[in-house]
Amino acid sequence: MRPIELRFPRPSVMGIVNVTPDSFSDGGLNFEAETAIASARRMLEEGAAIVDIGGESTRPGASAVGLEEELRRVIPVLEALAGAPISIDTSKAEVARRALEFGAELVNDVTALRGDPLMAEVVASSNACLCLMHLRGEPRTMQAAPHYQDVVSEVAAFLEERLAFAVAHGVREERICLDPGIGFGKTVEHNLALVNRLDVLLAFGRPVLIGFSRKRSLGRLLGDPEARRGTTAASIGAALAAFGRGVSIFRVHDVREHVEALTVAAAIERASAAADGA
Ligand code: HH2
Repeated sequence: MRPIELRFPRPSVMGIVNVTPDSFSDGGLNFEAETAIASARRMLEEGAAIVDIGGESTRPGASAVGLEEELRRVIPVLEALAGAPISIDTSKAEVARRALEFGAELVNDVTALRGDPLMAEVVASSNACLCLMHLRGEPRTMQAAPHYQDVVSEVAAFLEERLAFAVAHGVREERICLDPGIGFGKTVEHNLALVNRLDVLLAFGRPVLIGFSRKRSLGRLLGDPEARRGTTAASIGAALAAFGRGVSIFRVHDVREHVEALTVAAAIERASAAADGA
């Protein structure tokens, strides 16, 4: 496996396939293996660099899923997609291990190696990439009055510590990307501050992945204080702002729309760089 920035040049799109009955944005849509497999294939055709398969919802208030049930959900999908570029969204080492056997290229662990003591070793003994995400609290309770003195420096300090932990446990630094964890124990204002100051995370020298797609903060920014999700257009707006601040990998539900928008934004950025260099 090449260093993560060569495998996922900026911008790269990661499609989301939640094989769950209760995900916040596509809840139930891809719960059947056949639909999940078809969705993943469609996303790859639409230009996704990788598809993130998950069997446990991490939405606020979601309840935990046991190992057997998570395996039952994701294994048929991973099996059918073996050979395709797949990421596994799990915090369980055994789920990651099985996914890696089917050729998964990336382990997306929203607990940043804190959820399962065996996860670091499973990732380190593979060639896979690893995404370390910031999460305050746990999914069931994380949105109950999240509070930070300074969200940007606290998230950065957390990710710096988890990066050091992963490297100390044998995961090659060149395979790791960082994620501020939009909506994971954060208010709308926290999420905006994190996108605005992505330079603080980029200072660690690792690519940044972001998942703002359809999150409730977007709906709230559009004026509905009770919104449970955001629109596609709002998701693209957030992705473009994040791209302009250096994000490499975009975890999204609407692959085609994001690929199109980011392709144009990247072309404009290249034209701008060429004009500056001329
Ligand atoms: N967001 C969700 C799940 N996994 N992984 C990373 N690295 N970053 C994220 O922002 C992120 C993530 C939640 O979104 P979704 O998968 O659409 O919903 P659910 O967790 O309810 O399945």
